[in-house]
Amino acid sequence: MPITKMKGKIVLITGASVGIGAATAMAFAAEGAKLLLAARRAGKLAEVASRALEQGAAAVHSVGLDVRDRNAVQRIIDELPPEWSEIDVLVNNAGLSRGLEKLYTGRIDDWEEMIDTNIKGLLYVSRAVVPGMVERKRGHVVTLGSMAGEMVYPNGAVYCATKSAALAISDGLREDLLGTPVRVTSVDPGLVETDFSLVRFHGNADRAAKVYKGLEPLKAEDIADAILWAVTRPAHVNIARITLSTVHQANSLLIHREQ
Ligand code: 8X3
Repeated sequence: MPITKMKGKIVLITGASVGIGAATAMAFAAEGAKLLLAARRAGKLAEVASRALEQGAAAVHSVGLDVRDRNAVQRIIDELPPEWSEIDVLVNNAGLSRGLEKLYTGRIDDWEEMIDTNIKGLLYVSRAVVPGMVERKRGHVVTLGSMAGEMVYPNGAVYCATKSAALAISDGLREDLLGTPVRVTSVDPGLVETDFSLVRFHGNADRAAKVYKGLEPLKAEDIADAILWAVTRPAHVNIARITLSTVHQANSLLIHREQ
């Protein structure tokens, strides 16, 4: 049953072509929202866009956007068609992990990619979108943090650091928006079975499958559900953080696996 308050609202989702981003698009589509879908390869958004329309999205507009490209981010937001420019909800989902190894032997290229996407990209998009929300006196920023931002796990220092930074950015943005009606939520999942681990391991499917072996991980839809829930609370309610994990995971370090 749609929560009609999202009907016609403009929702910008970064990293919308797969995983949590695509699932979030479907959740908002089912509520009749207007979806502004962004991903590095705009071509990959076509399938998500057509599914979203089938699900009930009021309209879909797709843009090719690499959040690491500071000038492109600003230009794309500035040049949105007028009917797409008044963004109500920003879902800062674009992010990735690369590598799982000791800090002192880690690949610096992997670090750069994570820092540029998970921290700098998050900042660029937020910087481009939030002023309009303040001006219009409405808006909600949801940023994908991670359980990994709350507790570091071995071999994951840099990824965990980027998610810790994302959490700090959400907290800081919420402080800086005090006195405006714009809300800020950090959604911090544990293990979610998407192509997250495949990307982390540079396409090594065997290694990726082992991450979720012997447990029932969260699904992308579980995270989309949490995001939609936070956004659809009454306007005076700001859900600051949601930490969610499979029942088989207590924190970054404590995971139960069936033999
Ligand atoms: C995803 C959580 O534990 O797989 O950010 O790194 S974890």
